[in-house]
Amino acid sequence: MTSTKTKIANFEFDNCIMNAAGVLCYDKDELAKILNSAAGTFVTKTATLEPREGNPEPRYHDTRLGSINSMGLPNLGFDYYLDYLLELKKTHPKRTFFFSLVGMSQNDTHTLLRKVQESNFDGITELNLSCPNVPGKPQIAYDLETTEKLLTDIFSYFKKPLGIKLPPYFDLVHFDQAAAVFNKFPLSFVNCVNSIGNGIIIEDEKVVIKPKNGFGGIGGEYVKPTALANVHAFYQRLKPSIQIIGTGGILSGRDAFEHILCGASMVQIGTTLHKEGVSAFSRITSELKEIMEKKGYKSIEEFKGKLKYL
Ligand code: RRO
Repeated sequence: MTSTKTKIANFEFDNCIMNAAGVLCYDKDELAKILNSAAGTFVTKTATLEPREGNPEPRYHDTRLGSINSMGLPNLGFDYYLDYLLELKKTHPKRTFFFSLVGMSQNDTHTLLRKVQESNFDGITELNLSCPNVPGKPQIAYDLETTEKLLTDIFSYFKKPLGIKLPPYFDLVHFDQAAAVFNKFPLSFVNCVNSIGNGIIIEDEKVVIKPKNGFGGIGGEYVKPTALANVHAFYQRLKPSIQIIGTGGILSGRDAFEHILCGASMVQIGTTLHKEGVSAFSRITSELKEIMEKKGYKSIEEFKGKLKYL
């Protein structure tokens, strides 16, 4: 039997495919669709301390090769998602879910993580260090000094499984520097990559989204080579206890296979899920299984990280 099951932070998942934060995870109705799909688990929309409306519309646009967004962190607030996750524990006691968070300030981030620490939440927390779309707020993980200080403070009190969502890096020296920082901490995983920040897409001489005069995060087919490079660069550099989640440009089972070959233990679907809906999970899973069967792989461990070089 060919299996796509996986483990993150010692929790087992029947399938290594799930949503990327931001897509189909804004409220209980959307999350229930993923819950009842072929996905192995879900991650909730990145939550802030207070609910946020986000940026003015139009703020998301699909193109033939992907998407651009400047949502601006619209979410229903920390309590909404925590309450839902605790509720789910009663109906799905054996399943593990991901809770995505970030504060609008470092203080807020500590408030959120202390609340998680003190709560009965026993899943996995993903700290989003890479939102590209809040005007005036740079992506935290592009500032490694701030990131190191933040993680130092966090791990003084946070003892539950924690991973970080990263922006793409584009220079081998930056991979070295970022990995040296991440290796200092008991992170469960890094998730590579968030959207490529601040692109522009033009149709009829006009930008296609309203916020920031059209600048927004790019996802989909455009980003796969960058995503694969980030997954593999961190797989090569991080200590084995820090797993990799691969996100970016997964349209097919072959794309998921490539992310795992680069070192991903779990893969997340963003733009394709937005375009296709939850049937993307079953389609990509069967395409991945078909590739594994043809190659004689029964589990993802048999090819994870085993990218060949010339
Ligand atoms: O809400 C957003 O604008 C957003 C976030 Br928080 C993120 O992490 N990545 C993205 O592409 N959009």
